[in-house]
Amino acid sequence: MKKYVGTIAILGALSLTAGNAMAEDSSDPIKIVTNDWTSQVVLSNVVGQVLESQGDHVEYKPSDSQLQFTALASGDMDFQVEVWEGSMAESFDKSLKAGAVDYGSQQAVTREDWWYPSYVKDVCPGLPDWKALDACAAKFATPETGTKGRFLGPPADWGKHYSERIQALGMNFQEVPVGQAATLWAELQAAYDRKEPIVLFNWTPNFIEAKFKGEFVEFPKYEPDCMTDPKWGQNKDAVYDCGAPANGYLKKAGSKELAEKWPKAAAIVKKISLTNEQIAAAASLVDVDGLTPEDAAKKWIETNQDTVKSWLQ
Ligand code: TMO
Repeated sequence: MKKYVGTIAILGALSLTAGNAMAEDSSDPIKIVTNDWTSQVVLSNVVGQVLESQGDHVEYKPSDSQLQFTALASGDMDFQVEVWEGSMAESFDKSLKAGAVDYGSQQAVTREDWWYPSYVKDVCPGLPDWKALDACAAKFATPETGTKGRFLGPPADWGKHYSERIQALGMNFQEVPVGQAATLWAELQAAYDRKEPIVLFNWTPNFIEAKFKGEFVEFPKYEPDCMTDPKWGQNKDAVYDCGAPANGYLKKAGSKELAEKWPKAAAIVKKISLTNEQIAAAASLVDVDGLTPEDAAKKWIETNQDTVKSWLQ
């Protein structure tokens, strides 16, 4: 009897030392975070469908772009495919100290900031400089913003601190945040059709660059100290007196449990490294072509077979 127990113990030890390459994924569902912008939802479905093809079970869990990090740190959710430096670095960094895991950078270079269609340059000389925009604020005034220019801002949970930026830079603008991304694009389209001045939140990679010509406003160049040190920058008493990173990272984040319970899935998530074009295409399939996120994911997988294969090697 003792001998028998000993044999089991040795077998157990062997399979442990054989390591993750041998370990099977748990049959519990992997909880994939979904957010409220298109490419993220499509690419979550892409990874989810790929994992299902490998025998994993997945569940999609909507979360907002800041609270998701608390959920990843506590293991309530398991991974998120689009961690954008410009809107999430603060929450992401905190979550790493609380137990979330950095699953690495992707090839994509990202930017999220104030943006205008090209024709706005004709009415505001000196763009893309933010001071030129500010001098032109009256052109963006709406009944809602009175004499101030309207900046159509992102949903409140996107972590952008734009009201603080306006204040810190003493701009003659007022932020009017939207409830959802679709409102940004509806307002952009309406202004674009009539060639009316508009300045709004936008980001790249996105489907927008395939449909509208325009560019980002150039604010004082981002440095991390701008976010934490009031003395940094032109306003010595305020943080956020700078733009967002112009060449931001795009990372992936995971729970500690992901590698422990689903080592094969974790290895796949680690390998994901998408380009700007691949991310913009994911958004276009829904926002331009009108597919559902599920169907867009199927189509994306079909057209990116080599990329998907590289995750499975
Ligand atoms: C996080 N986002 C891409 C919407 O700016």
